[in-house]
Amino acid sequence: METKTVEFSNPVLHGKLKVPGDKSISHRAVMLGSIASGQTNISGFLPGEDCLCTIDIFWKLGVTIDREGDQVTINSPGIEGWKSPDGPLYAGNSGTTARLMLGILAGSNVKSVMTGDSYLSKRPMRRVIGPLEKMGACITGEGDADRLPLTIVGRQLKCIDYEMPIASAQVKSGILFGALQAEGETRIVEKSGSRDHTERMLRQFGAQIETNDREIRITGKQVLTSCDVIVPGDISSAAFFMAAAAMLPESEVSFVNVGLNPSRTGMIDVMNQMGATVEIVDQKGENGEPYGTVNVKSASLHGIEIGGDMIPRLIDELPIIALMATQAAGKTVIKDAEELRVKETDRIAAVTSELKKLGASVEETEDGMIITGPTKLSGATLQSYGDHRIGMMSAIAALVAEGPIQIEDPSCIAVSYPNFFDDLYRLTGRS
Ligand code: SPQ
Repeated sequence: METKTVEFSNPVLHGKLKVPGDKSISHRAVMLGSIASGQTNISGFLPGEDCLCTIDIFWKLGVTIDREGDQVTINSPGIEGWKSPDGPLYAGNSGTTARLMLGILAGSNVKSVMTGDSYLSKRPMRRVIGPLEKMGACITGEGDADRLPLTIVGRQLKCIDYEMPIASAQVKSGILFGALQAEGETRIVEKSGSRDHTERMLRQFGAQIETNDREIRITGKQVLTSCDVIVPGDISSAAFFMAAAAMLPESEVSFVNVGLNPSRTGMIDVMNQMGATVEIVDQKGENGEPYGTVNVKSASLHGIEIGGDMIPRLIDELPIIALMATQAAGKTVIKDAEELRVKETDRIAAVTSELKKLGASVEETEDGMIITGPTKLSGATLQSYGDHRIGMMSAIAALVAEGPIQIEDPSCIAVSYPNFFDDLYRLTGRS
C-alpha cells in the first residue's frame, strides 16, 4: 500500500487559493446536461475521479461528452435517445453518482447494471430505492437490494408524496430525478434542509419546481432545455485550508470563487462561532449558485456544540472540524451526525481512531464525537480508510502536529481534490 509522509516545521499559510469545482454541482451538471437534448457547456467542472465516473456512465448510455481540463461539452440526444449500455455502469467510489443515477435510470427506457468499488458496495442504497419502488421502479439486487451491484430496468414511473426519514440531498435528488420522468406531481417533505443544488439546477434547465421551506413540488414529464453551467469552487474542499488557516498562527488565506450556497456554508458559521476570523468579502451569482471570496485569518479558537439543522449544512466538513476542535479551548460536542457512519467509511469511528493516534482527547458517541482541547498533537501513521476526507484531514493534521505524519493510501484524495498536495505545499511556501 502506498504511504505518503507529510511533515512541516512551524508552518504558516499565506496566499490566494482557488479550489477545484464543486463535486455535487459537477455531478448534477453532467446529469442534467445529459437528460436534456442538445448542447450543454460546463465550466469549472471538477476533474476528480468521482465526477469522471459520472461522465463515463453517460458515455456508455450514448451521450457524447468532451472534456478539456475543467471545461466540459455535452451533446445529448436527450433521455429518450439513450441506449442500454453493453456493460455495467461503474460508479467508482461515488455515492452521489450511484444514488442519483438510480433515480434517473429508473424512469428512463434503458436497462442497466450499476456497480461500484469495494467501499461504495458497502453503502446503503435502500434509502433511495424504497421511495423509487413506491413510484413503480424496478431495481433488483442481492437480498433486499440495499447494496450494489443493482439491476435497473427503466420504466414509466408515477408521482409520489414522500416524507423523508433522513436529511439527505442524495435521496432527495434521486426522487426528484425519478419525479422528473414520472406521471403527475411529486411532493417531497425534507426532514432537515439539505443541499439544494438539484432544485437550483433544474430551474436553470427550465424546469418548474416549487420549494417552500422543507416542501418541494415537481410535476413530471417536463422537457429540459440545455444551457451553460458555471461550477463554483467546492467549499467542502476549501474547508480543509480554511481550518488550517484558522489554526496556524500568523496565517491568512483568501479563498476565491468559492461556492456560498447557504445549504453548504455551515463551515463558515461554525468557524465564526468558534472564534475564527472569517470574512465574506464579495458575493455574486445569486440566480444559479452564489459564490465569492472568503478571507480566513488565524485566531484563538474555542469549543462549541454542533448539532440539529446545522449538520446537513456541514456534513462533509465534520472530519476537519473535529481536527480543528483539537486546537480549540474547551469542549466541542458534535451530535445528530449519525449519517457520518454511512459515508465512504464510518467517519465517526475513523476520525476518533486517527485523532487519538495523534494524542487528541476524543470520545466517540453514537451520533458524533466529544473533543476536548487544546492538545499538542504528535506525529503518527494514519489510515485514510480509502476516504478522501479522512486522507485530507490527516495531511492538515501534519501542519499542527509535532513530527511527521505518514498517510496510508493517500491516493483516494483524488476523488474530490486531485491537486490537494500541490495547494498544500504552495500555501506553506514549499512549492
Ligand atoms: O458522493 P459521496 O461519496 O456520497 O460524497 C460525500 C463526500 O464526502 O464527498 C459523502 F460521502 O458527499 C455527499 C454528502 O455527504 C454528497 C452529496 C450530494 O452531492 O448530494 C450529499 C451528501 O450526502 P447525503 O447522503 O447527506 O445526501
